[in-house]
Amino acid sequence: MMAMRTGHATEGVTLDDWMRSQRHRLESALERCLPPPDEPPVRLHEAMRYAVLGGGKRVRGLLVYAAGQTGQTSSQNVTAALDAAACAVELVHAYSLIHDDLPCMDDDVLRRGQPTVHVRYDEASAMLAGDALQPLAFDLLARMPVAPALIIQATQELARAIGSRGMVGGQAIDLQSVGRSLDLAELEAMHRLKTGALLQASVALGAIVVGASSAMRRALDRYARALGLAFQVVDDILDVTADTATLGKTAGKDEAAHKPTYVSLLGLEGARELAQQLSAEAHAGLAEMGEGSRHAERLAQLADFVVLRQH
Ligand code: GRG
Repeated sequence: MMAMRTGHATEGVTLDDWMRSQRHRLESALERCLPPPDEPPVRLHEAMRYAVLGGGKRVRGLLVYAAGQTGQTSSQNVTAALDAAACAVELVHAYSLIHDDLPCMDDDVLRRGQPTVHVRYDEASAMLAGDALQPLAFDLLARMPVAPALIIQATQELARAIGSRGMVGGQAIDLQSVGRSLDLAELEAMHRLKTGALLQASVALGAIVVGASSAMRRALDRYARALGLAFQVVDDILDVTADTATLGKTAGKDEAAHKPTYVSLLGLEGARELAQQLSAEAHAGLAEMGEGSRHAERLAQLADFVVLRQH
């Protein structure tokens, strides 16, 4: 089935309604791709499901879907491939949160309003659940019903984003920087890897699946690079302005751990200003798409959502 797409990406559906329906779509796909809870080893599979299915804003998966709307065609295969890519980035994200919460890293007890995986299960199960989520993500990409060349591109994109030159590298820099003073450039370099790289890859994966042109990919990457950093700036702001119940994770941790943040370096107002500048940069990226930007309205709305979110 192949249908030409016409009109605007939002088609009169509000962002709230779209996010609700796409989260439902994503969560059904996640439910299907995870091993059933009664399949041995039961404790491991339960821990994986607990980590992945326990809520979250699903920003990364939503970015895959929204970037997928910039393609010129939609078909059942594209829909299935976007589901696989959206699940892949959410599985990787869940793994990173499990490992980040471990006692050897951030040592946190609360995530998404629930006990963290090592608290609910045990440290070894949490480690293994995170370890097992990563290959599951790549397995989903490998089985996407799209051309093999696109599968290779998507695999490389995700692998690059989450390895030692991406998310894991950013986490290593973060761990080394506790109690040290970082300047703004060092802080930015760390967050572009730790938080930005996976968000950037989420947009890229959506674009790859729908066969976006290199010009579109460049414009989308400018958008995603700005959005990825904006996400972290807002995360730093919320750490001081929101409470634990609203965040579903321990508030005020950055200051307590003497971690350098955008708020500690720029102050609250300075950080808010930077978030606005990055949002404007994200919109400028979309504007580079010219005529194609009418299919990028959801991405534009998601950039606003990231900056205005309260948790
Ligand atoms: C341990 C390999 C490894 C990597 C960890 C991403 C990361 C690197 C750590 C997460 C810790 C953290 C608070 C990062 C700052 C930004 C961020 C990723 C916040 C959590 O993401 P949200 O807000 O979470 O999208 P939800 O729960 O909504 O999915």
